[in-house]
Parts: sequence; C-alpha cells; structure tokens
Amino acid sequence: MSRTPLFAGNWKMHKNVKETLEFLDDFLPLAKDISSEIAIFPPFTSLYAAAEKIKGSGIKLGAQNMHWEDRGAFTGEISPPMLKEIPCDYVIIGHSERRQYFAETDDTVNKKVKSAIKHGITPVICVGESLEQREKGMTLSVVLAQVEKALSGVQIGCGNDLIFAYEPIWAIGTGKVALPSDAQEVIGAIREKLCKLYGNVAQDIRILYGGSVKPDNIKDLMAQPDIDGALVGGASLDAKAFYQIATYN
Ligand code: G2H
Repeated sequence: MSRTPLFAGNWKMHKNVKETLEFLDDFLPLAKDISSEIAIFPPFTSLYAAAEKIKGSGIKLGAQNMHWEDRGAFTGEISPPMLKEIPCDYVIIGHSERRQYFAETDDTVNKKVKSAIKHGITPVICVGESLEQREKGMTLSVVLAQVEKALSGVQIGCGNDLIFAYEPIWAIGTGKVALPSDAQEVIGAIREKLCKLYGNVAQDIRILYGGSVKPDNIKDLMAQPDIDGALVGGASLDAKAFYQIATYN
C-alpha cells in the first residue's frame, strides 16, 4: 500500500490570469520544501498560464469540471482533449456546487468519470451529504450510493486511476469542519466500498477530505488512517496558508 498525500487547491471562481501568476510567484519558492503532492485547480481561463509557469516544479494541474464528450455542439463546455492539451493531470468531477447550481447528477458524474479515465485524466470525484441528510442519519447511505453510481461500469487498472474527495456539504465554505473521527468513519466506509468493487487495489486509491480545511485543523484530519490529503477551497487562495496546510506536520 502506498498513498502519497495530496493537497489539492480548488480555487473555484477566483483568480484571473494575473492573480494566478502572482500566487505562483509566491507559492513556487515555498513548494520546494513540500514532500506531499500538490495540485492546483484554477479557473479554465488561467489553466494555460499556470501550466507554463509550473513547468518543472512538480506541481500538478487540474480543471474544476469538464464535459464527457470529445467535441460537439455544447456551447460553453470544455472537453477532455482540450484539458489534455493544456496539459491537465486532474479534473474535479461532481463537486457539490456543480450538483447544486448546475444540475450535475450521479449519471453525468458517471459519464465524466469514464471519459476522464479514458483520456488519462485522473478524476477527483466529490461526494458528500447535506446537513439534513446527516441529521436524519443518512450520511453513509447517501455517500456510498454516490460512490457506487459514480463508478457504475468503471474499470480501473491501478489505484492511481481515480481519487475521491469526501466533502460534507454543510462543511463547505462555512468554517464548520467535520470532526476528524466523523470524516474517518465516512472515508473508511468509502474505502471498504472501493475494496468490494475493486479488491486490494482500492488500498492504493487516495481519498481526500474537503470542507473548511485550514492550517489549524489539517493535522488532526491527517492523523486519521484513511485520510490521504485534502481538497482545499478558500485557504488554497493564499500561498502561505496553502503551504502551511501541505506541511501540516
Ligand atoms: C469544499 C472546499 C474545496 P472550502 O468545496 O472543495 O472548499 O475549503 O472553502 O470549504
């Protein structure tokens, strides 16, 4: 079993090209000291500039969404080959903001996951329950159903073919981080489910926690056996805070 911790910065709809390059001017010198893997997910408009700037640094690049088709009459969409050209290593699929505001469903998540893997882009598949579902005791059933539907018909060659991010919706951007033991319970259950689907190779699949991760709460989260890193929103916009998260020890 080998799972290199991953700290992924989901910038959401923040930073234009100039701001992206300014962030990297600050972050690249710091990143030399980071032993974990780092990936940034800027808006589409900043991807190419970021790719040029991070060349040779070891930092990975990802997009926040994509369409599942290679091309076609899909106004406003971006295809997997377009992301490969940048080049992007990763793509976030099924973030709860996409599910909530842009009608992303388990079915479209599944199509995008299959397409990303086919094109050699690693999907970071987001799952998580709402506050209402948690209060009704439905957390595990909701999250495990999302996992199962995202992976319907998905074959993997190795544990690096996909990544999961468990992001309880009530913890996103709210400052309310999940208790490390609660996050471990859900993430451990996701790993068990992955083991049932894929056997031992699931021990190599990385599962991140996301939702109000900050420099002062990451250490306790990373102490949990199944948490392999974090998908970080707000705190990844600041080079120093993102560095502190990635060097939590
Ligand atoms: C959850 C997370 C990043 P934040 O959406 O995916 O954002 O860290 O701001 O809660």
